[in-house]
Amino acid sequence: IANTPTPTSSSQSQRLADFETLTAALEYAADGNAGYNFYDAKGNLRSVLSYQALRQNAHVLARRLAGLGLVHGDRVALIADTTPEFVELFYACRYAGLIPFAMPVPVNLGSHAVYVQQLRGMLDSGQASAALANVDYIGFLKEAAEGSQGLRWVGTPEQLGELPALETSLKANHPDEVAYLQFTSGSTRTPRGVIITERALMSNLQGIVRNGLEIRPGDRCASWLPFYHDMGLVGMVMAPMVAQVSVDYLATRDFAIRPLQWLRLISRNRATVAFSQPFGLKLCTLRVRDSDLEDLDLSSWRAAGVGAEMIRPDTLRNFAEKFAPAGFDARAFLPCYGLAESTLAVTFSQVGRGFQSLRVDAGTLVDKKMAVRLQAEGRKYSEFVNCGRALPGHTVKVVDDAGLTLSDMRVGSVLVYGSSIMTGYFNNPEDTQKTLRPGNWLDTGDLGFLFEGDLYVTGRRTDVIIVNGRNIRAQDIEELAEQQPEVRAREASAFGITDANDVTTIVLVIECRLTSITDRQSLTSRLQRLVYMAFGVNCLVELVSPHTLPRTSSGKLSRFAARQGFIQRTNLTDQLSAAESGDK
Ligand code: 1ZZ
Repeated sequence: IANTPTPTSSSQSQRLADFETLTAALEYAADGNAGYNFYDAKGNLRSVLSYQALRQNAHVLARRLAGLGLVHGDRVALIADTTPEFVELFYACRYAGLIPFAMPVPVNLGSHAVYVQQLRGMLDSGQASAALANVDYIGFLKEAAEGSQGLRWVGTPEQLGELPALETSLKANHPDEVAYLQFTSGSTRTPRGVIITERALMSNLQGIVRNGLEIRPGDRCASWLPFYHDMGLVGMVMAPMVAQVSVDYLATRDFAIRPLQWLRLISRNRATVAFSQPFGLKLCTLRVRDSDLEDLDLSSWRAAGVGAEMIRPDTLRNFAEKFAPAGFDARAFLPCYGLAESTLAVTFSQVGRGFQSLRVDAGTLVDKKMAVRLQAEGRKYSEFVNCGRALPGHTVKVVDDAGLTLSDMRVGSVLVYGSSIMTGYFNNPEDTQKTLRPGNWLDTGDLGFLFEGDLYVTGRRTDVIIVNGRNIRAQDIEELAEQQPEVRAREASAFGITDANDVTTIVLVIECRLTSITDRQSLTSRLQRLVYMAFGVNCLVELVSPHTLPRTSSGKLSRFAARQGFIQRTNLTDQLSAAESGDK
């Protein structure tokens, strides 16, 4: 166990991401004394990786990777646990001119086969030439790698460490090179690797540290965000480094078990910047005991970033209320919006202002796709959080189905243009073409409106259900159901329902011909078990008679209409919170 984390104030003068490449940024940071610190579930400091040590180790590892016979631009898959080894390998790939991509750790150890399949999908889609995982996960990785064509080497960091380091000189990267691939979260089938160049990456990082966070001397980050998600990797691994800021890490699973540990890290090390998805804040509000507040001092926390899923104003209000006695200042809330296809961040609200929200008439929103500010009390309303404006070099617009730009307060598809947009999806021209519209406008798949230059996200056009911060594709759940002998193709429809307490439940409606109660029960419970195993979430299964599910003219199921039908059948209409109308 180490005993001193890297200091908050680095010994060098601060440069805010004005580097051409990631490794150039690390070369600079390594001359100071800031770095990454890893804590265990009990809050003990397990290891310290100063940027100086990181540079050193990454150089050596890069020469070992070069010894594997990989060529410039080859992909290297890394299972991204919250460890120093992962970070060293990630940067080592860049020094060696290789393209790393992070793969998730298993969320639910019960679903061995599903996890292996997920890894295999990424290895194939990213056409990895090498893959690494630590001893805990190497078994899964080896299994996933079986039969893979292009993989030349699979092993642990220790095994790589035993290989000779070649005496090659490490060449500087070019800004137009691909820096990494980011797999978009959630889906088990057809994972898509977003291609991000060094130029796009550095542009986004600069926007984040200069404009989004207004990073200054004395800043320090604390994070539990997974390293395989863009917010964890770009936001909490790369962004601090390019600004020579120290970070304290807690593994995601340790946060999930005891969210208090994250707050303790903030309190103990006087962190100023810490991000979370709304669900993480909810977890803190729910699980931290009032008696634990006494020992917490959250007054140093000046940027409490929140994003990555719909932000409900009440989530923020409840968190602020709960943690005010521990010195939490609600002005620290910093809502922001982004996606992997734009490296990470697109919009940021203003530092130090807290969150703003708008209450709009719920009826007009749905019927007329228009946000009309609530005039009188008593009417049903939806409240949306202001996610702020686009970073410099970026433009956000909202368009209708015909692609025409809509005026303020009109709800439509959110499109983004700018310097941090992806090059495309790796080896997937069809999806790239669908997502990057003419003129290089990125179609985010999100719905929202603009008001006075600020973005308000109201929902998603694509059918992704977000449960506890995880994106789950409706299609994947339906496919699982259709693999059952009793269920035919296009006879299953999945969607999410969010209740007044902001809890999202996945509903799976099945057209079913079975008549015996035992058979029906067996199907229902099997489906629930399978969904739980595959996605780690509970789901509600409803069996309906054939031809109940609404279809479009081309015979495709409409999840939206299926959801409406379910709401009517179950009389949920009145119970659902007005705020829910933002969801699909
Ligand atoms: P992903 C130093 N979504 O989630 C740290 N924001 O990417 C800086 N929905 O591709 C961090 N309201 O997985 C800056 N506000 O999913 C972080 O998620 C800025 O549906 C936030 O299409 C970055 C989040 C990155 C992320 C993208 C999808 C979006 C959208 C949803 C993201 C949201 C939001 C509602 C928001």
